[in-house]
Amino acid sequence: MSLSGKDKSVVKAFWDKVSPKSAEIGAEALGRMLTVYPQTKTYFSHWADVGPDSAQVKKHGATIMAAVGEAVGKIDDLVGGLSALSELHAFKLRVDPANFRILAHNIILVTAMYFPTDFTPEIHVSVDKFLQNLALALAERYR
Ligand code: HNI
Repeated sequence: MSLSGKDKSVVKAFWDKVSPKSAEIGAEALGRMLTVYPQTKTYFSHWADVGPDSAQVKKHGATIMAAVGEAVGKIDDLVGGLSALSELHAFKLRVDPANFRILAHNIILVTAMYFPTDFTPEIHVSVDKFLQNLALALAERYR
């Protein structure tokens, strides 16, 4: 399911709109992932608090969304652009790559919550494809 030229331009335009809210969206998405899919909490057991008001969740949510924003800039080569991050998750953090799709789901959900009017079905399709490709690229170095 590769991204068409149109998908890429739709994602870039939508991300221009989303990026000012990036830190907030990341925090909400990461917080929801940890609440709704509690199995994902195991990777963050070294944090003092993974609850909804956790400062660590807020900070790391911003970090993750900044990386997603950088990935939009590397949309023509997600596998190459994300290879260092994939390697980190595979060999150092040892995150089960199934969790990338779970976080992707939470990110798309929260972008829709924050931008309900902009989030047309057309944008939904392209953003979903982008996040699925990002999750695949992050899983690449596990092979
Ligand atoms: Ni992830 C650290 C980006 C999904 C668990 N993660 C990072 C960092 C970035 C990042 C950036 C910081 C790297 C560094 O310090 O150099 N992570 C992303 C992105 C996604 C993602 C873009 C998918 C959209 N990470 C996940 C998922 C999990 C996960 C799904 C587990 C369920 N990540 C971690 C953990 C760390 C981490 C754990 C280290 C956090 C810490 O501070 O100890």
